[in-house]
Amino acid sequence: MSIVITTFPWVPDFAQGYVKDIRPRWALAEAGLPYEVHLVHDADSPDYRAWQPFGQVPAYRDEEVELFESGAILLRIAERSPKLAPRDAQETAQTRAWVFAALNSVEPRVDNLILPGVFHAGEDWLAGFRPHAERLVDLRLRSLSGWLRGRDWLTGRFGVADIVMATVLRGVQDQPVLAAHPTVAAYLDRCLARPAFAQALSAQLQTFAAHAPAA
Ligand SMILES: N[C@@H](CCC(=O)N[C@@H](CS)C(=O)NCC(=O)O)C(=O)O
Repeated sequence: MSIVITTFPWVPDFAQGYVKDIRPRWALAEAGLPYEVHLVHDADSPDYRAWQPFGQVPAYRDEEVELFESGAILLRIAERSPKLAPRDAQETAQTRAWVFAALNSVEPRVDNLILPGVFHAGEDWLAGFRPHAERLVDLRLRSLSGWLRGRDWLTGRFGVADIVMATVLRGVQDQPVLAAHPTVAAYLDRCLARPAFAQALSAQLQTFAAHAPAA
């Protein structure tokens, strides 16, 4: 059995290109590993909940293991790819640390800034909330900028930690808070310029285009 990842058949336009199966798609494209896509038509089905307890995407399976959570999936893909695998114990430890940092220290703040504007557009409280949310992102980007100074990638070479971090930072790609941190903005540009990112993006968009509801 080859590698299988899950995604939804279709999502609304604003989410297309950002659904988190872009992470394993990108890592697998970097690794040159073929994969199949399993479309989740019923995220509440017992079978899918046994694979992804929260009914989310992506989930992942290969001939040996089945798991969920995009960060864990990327660490698994890295183990299977000489191109993505960390080269020594320190790089392994730092890769794990940066995957957690992206998901735990940075992503919640980015989501906190962006998602209210998507799901609560026009509501009165937004204008007062936004500066606070922006400040919290700014503090994280400042720290990230400090780490990236003199480095191309989060660890010694491009790896899955960069894929997770870049997909998190895409959330603020067009925001002034990112422009205020040119080192981080340049890092994001460097990540997104990789051909494997373009492949992953195009693959995700093709899936949604193929299952678009009839107008
Ligand atoms: N922590 C999870 C989050 C996955 C996630 O948020 N997936 C979204 C799509 S991008 C989803 O399935 N949303 C539907 C839901 O949460 O019910 C991961 O990184 O894999």
